[in-house]
Amino acid sequence: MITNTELEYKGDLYPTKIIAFEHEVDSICFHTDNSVILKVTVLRDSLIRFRFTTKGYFSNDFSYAVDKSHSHGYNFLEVSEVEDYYQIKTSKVQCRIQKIDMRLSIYDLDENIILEDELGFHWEESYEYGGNIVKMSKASKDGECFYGLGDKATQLNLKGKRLENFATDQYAFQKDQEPLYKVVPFYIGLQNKKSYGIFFDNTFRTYFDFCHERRNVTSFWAEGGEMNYYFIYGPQMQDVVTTYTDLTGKPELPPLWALGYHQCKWSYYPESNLKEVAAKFRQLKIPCDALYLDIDYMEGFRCFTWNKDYFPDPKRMVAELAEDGFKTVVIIDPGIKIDKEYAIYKEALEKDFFCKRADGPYMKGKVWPGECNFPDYTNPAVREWWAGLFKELISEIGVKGVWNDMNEPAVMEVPNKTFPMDVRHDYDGNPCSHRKAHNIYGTQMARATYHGVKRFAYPKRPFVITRSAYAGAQRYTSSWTGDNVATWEHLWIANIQVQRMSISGMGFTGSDIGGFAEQPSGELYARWIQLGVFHPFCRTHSSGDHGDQEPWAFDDEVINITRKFVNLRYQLLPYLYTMFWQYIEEGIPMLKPLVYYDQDDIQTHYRNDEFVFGNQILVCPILEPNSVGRRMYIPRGSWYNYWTNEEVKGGKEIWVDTKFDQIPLFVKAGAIIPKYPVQQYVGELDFDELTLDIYYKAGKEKSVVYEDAQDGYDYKKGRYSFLSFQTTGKEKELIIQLHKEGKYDTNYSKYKINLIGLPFKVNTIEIDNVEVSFDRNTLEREGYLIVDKEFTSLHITGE
Ligand code: MIG
Repeated sequence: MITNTELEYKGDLYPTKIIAFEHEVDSICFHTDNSVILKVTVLRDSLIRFRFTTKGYFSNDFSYAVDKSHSHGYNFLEVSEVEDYYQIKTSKVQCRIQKIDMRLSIYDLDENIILEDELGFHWEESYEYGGNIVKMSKASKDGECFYGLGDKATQLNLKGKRLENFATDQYAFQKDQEPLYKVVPFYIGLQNKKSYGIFFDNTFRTYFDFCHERRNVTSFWAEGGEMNYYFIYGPQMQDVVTTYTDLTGKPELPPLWALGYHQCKWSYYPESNLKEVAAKFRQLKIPCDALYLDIDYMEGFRCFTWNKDYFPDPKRMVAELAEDGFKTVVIIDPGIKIDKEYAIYKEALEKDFFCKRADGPYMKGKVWPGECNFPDYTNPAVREWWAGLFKELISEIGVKGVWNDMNEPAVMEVPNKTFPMDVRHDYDGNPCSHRKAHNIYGTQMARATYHGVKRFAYPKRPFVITRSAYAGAQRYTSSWTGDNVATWEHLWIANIQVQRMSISGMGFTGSDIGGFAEQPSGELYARWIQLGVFHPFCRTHSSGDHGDQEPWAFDDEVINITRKFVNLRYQLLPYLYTMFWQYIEEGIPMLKPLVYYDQDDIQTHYRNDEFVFGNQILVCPILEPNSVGRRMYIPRGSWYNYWTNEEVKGGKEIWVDTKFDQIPLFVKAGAIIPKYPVQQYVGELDFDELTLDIYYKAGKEKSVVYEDAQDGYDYKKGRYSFLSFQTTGKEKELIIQLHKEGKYDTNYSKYKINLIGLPFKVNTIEIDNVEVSFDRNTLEREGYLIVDKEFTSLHITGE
């Protein structure tokens, strides 16, 4: 069995000595005696691709993950031959390839070793399928740490673990359970204060072993395909992650409402039930932007149909909900019911769009509608057809978002829970079996869905969410972590999964708040919502078979906590939107695990719970029942307790007291946090001021605020507003400089400035060098100032 592959399996084959090499522009090919070719391509000074073949020639080069528009170009490239090795040098790294066995080592320019082959590339020929099982092993030093790999339900630091990538419908998964729904074969190594990344772009079932099988060896291998990986040099983890995200692609901005609160259940029906849920949110004044229809809205689970008994007039209903600020999101699964009367089935059959078995029959499997056939989304013509199917839902009925589920793909009542491996796929003109296409199937479905929703939502922005995904899926879709359970352990898992997704390029992710399977206690639900509002995607969802999971299913205290935290999320929308903008512009993850935030502080290397939301808010969930606080690590620097405004110096573990309606939250000293007023849904209110919470710091700090029309594409034409603030705190002075960019004029005209932690009493205020009068009373009693938004410098002095 492959899972037990011994790295030193006796049938393994290895490259022999290098007998020739050629250098062409950005690529260098090395040929061995036994027909191995290693092609090294320098994409950027810190991004190098290593591609191997054992056949003496390469097959067609094709990747679903790599974004064709990724940045490339290097400053320096020098290839040289030394006695024992060849050297490829860029302005960031030097790669040495040994002549005798093709083993590779990578150094920084100061001769520090970054990554070194142990056995290096080796392979086992596959008698059963042809091709190879391709393997790689790297030497690992003591103290090296590993991060990344998407949605794994285990500690953030993967040292000592073996993980498997095979998209799987893993209902009620457990801690450490493998494999899960998503496949992101990208990891980050951190050793001796230097980070690097490896992206093994291979869609076959892959494995990663981080010093589990052997203490000082890290390895990865795949059941087929090529040994084809990208090496990314940091040395900061920040650089590794942004480079990886640039390589596999960034999304466009979602509509701002998609960052609001979403409510879901399996399922809301009939219409009156959905309407009651909507009304209750408004009545209780708990903000909410989106409501979901799960599979029961359909006619016998046939995609793109409606059950007219439950929803007699979907267009009217969707419009009525929209009037009250609710966007309707509907589920669409990949299985198409085999039913001669069903138009979509007939059309796909006519066009020959379903996946086939090796010998010709269509792939048949049971899912919710009963026996189904499954579109081959790896065929571009199928994707185009699928996109077109959204016309009625989006343009006519007015649905605003689509939820893709079961796209691992999941099949019921079969032991492997998915397609048989002989199923054929087009793979965009590279025909193959399900062994190769399995892990990419969900992403191609979400991609087709995205193009459809986008086409018909235009000029508004689309919203798509998927359960299964492969690296790069972030270009098309958001995601959730699948069928979790209403337990405290799952709250712990969700916290780590979403952080891990964030540093794995797929930042727009959340968990089913409260847990999907089983029923949370009020306390657990409250603790979950307190974390969930700090996840980029924020949705309560439940299987619905254990009772209700709307906020009002719990007692008043929990309802109040839910309102308080959802309100806070709505206040923080400009902050959240700004971090999203940094994600789409620069690939910066929205949530930053502490190790990402400060890799040089070794205290962060094994931390799981705390993370930085955006750049300046430190969040630490409460993960145990009956808590009155918890111990947590405060990263280096100076922070303010959000609830008490007390300042703490970081770089140490502390105890933080919290009430039931609080979790530890800290704001970085010097930060300016923008806030909107609480709205029941995005765009509900017209408001005339943007609140800026300014946290005093002795020294300098930068803060930015990105805004635009909150939907549509005008932002791509420069119609955005980008504020960049610099705060400088001195003993008796605070200077705030504001620089503006962009052509979008925000609706508000002034800032309400809350001064927090000011160590002096305000004496004078100058705006753009002119002293202004101010309301000393409000400032002293309530701590705020009102300032016209058109300023470039605000100078506060004290005594
Ligand atoms: O077999 O559509 O993960 O969110 O509510 C279960 C019903 C199918 C699994 C999804 C879940 C969804 C449920 N689906």
